[in-house]
Amino acid sequence: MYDRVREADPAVADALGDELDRQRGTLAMIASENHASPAVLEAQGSVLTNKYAEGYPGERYYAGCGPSDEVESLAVERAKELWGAEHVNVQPHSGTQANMGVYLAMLDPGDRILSLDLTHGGHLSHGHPANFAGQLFEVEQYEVDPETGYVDYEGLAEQAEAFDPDIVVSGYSAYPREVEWERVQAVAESVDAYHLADIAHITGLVAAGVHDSPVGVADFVTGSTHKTIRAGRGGIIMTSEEHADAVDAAVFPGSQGGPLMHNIAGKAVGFGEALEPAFGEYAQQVVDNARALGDSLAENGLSLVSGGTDTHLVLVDLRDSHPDLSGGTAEDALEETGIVLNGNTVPGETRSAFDPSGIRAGTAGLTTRGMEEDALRQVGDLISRVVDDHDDPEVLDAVSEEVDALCADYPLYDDL
Ligand code: DSN
Repeated sequence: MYDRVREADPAVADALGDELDRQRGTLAMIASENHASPAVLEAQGSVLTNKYAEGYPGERYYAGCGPSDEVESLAVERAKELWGAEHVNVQPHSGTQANMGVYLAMLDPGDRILSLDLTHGGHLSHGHPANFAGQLFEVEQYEVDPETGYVDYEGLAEQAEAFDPDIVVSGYSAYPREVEWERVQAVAESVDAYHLADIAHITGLVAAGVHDSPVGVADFVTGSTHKTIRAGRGGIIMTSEEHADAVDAAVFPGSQGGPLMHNIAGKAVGFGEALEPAFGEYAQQVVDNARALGDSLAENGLSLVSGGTDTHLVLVDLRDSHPDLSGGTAEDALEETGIVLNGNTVPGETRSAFDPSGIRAGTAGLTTRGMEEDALRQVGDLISRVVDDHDDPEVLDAVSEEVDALCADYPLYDDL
């Protein structure tokens, strides 16, 4: 693999080889990651990386865009079929760019965003002060109920009435429960605001019908295309015909230049794969696996935010069971054993974003490797052992051996 890169640039080839080995030999449990198919990888690494195609299919600013038109149209048509949207823009370079496209289409600087707090499961691009969204707009944030860990929809309604937002953002990055889109929509309508549902994490679950869909409910649905949907890397915006022109203009020329046509090719290929019946089984297995993982962690004495999961991820609050252990320290110890996840803030965070009180774990990648509930229960036991004895080298070695065996039993990218 990477023979041509090796000939041209051994240092980069070494790093690429290391990354392939790392993915094969560790358990990818960062909830936003997955393993794209070799076909998606090949499309992303294709000659379309060379092409400039500003504009949209049939209306480009440069010559030579025939194949680009074909690829982008395929991506759009497949996305429409997957999610049932009237209008789709597949050009955003990322989920954050997709959110930027919607904000720029519908808001003026200084307008008001009401979104979930980052430490409660929200996302930077929903209005964090360190992000453009927090700098250009006036932002107020809602929270999850401290008792249940579920979105406090009643509190959201009261907050919306008092704040009078221009847009209400739903859809989250570290929220294990099904989002009740209609309830957020009712709140948005009650204050005459738009509703943006960011399904970045759950695009695949929504496409497969394993999670309720906000398409046709919210005014705008954004997402990224490489998480649970497992397509090429990037973002996507879905909306109605009514807002199509505004959204398209906000993406190009509003906030981006040339679309990354190689990534759009990867999106088209991945969306095609997701239209196959096997993808529905995959998405259901992702959720079944997350539930098995959560059960195992809970049986081992760990506290799950909201008590469980309906999605691809679990969020562990370490403060009850391991008050002296931070999520960052747990992340480091787990990585030593080959279990790769991230320390994560939890609702009511008492540490910091750099060294938070929780860990977040997703099952999309392990499910792509073919793992089912028994394997995920085993992984839950392994995580618990590391968390309990994170500074005991013998425990870390023993867990590491079991991780190696799991990686061997569920091989990845054999044909690369
Ligand atoms: N960084 C992604 C996540 O981990 O949730 C979202 O952008």
